[in-house]
Amino acid sequence: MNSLKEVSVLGLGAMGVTIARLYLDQGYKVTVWNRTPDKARELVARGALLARDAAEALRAGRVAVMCVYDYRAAEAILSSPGAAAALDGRLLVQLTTGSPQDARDAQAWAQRHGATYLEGAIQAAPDQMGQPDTPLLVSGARPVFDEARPWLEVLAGGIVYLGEAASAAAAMDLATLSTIYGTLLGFLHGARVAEHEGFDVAAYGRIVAGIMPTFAGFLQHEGAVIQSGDFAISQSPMRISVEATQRILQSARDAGINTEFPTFAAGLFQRADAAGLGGEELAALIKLLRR
Ligand code: FVH
Repeated sequence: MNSLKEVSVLGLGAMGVTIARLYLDQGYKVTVWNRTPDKARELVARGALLARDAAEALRAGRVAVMCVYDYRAAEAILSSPGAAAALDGRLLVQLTTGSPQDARDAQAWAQRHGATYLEGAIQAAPDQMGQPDTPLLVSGARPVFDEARPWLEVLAGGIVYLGEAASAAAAMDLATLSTIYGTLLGFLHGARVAEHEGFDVAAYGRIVAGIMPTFAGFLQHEGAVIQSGDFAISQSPMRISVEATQRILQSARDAGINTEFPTFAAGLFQRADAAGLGGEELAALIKLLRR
């Protein structure tokens, strides 16, 4: 078995087990390690090798993929006996979610120990992994990315390389998670409206799913507007949203349902209107956030 089809996987939680399975499916020689060894049982039955400790897992191959709960866990593992020394000359792909500062510190630490380092941010749930469109943000030195690409492509077809700074993948992950959580909060308020009106909430979810492609196109447009700095009205004048968010808030009050989300949203749009942004493109709201 040449080293091109070998991998070590450290961390066998919901995501880590999925990662190890994907490599086994592709015929890789897979060495696994997990704080709780029991979780390796099924993988060992499929031919994975269980390392006695993290150092042994790291020594087992050229490329190690780590995916554990957080950077504190990653640090606990990498500071275990022999682990740092085992990293020397190896490529560490860190898929644990962390902050941009965590990523900067981890890249510096890995380099101090002779390892090359790649930071990845998985933007999919375990059962969405291994698909041609599975999104994976990656950052780190370009030659390291080029070398790691075959291992990354086993996990995700939708790889976005964000440049040399290890922090880039973590930062972009935070930015996209902000969009996801903002959308989710709005979705949940909408579900309260649906419940109040006696709608089937699953049907509401399907309607929301139906508008997502159009919404995605709109977000792309608004991103380009912000990048261009030209907020002349092109798609959606701010004023419409000032009215709409006020209507959502008033309707929630009338219905006696929770008003926290619409209060937050309507408040932002009213401040934008008061700041004279009503006659500009919707994305001009970012001018408020820049203050
Ligand atoms: N699951 C998901 O949908 C998301 C999708 C996007 C990316 N995330 C990130 O992936 C990392 C791992 O997430 P996970 O879902 O696999 O997490 P768990 O199932 O909770 O498994 C956690 C693993 O971490 C190990 N662990 C925790 N603390 C320590 C520690 N102090 N020392 C060593 N290992 C530790 C834990 O070991 P054990 O409890 O089995 O012994 C699991 O292997 C995460 O960053 C997500 O943000 C997943």
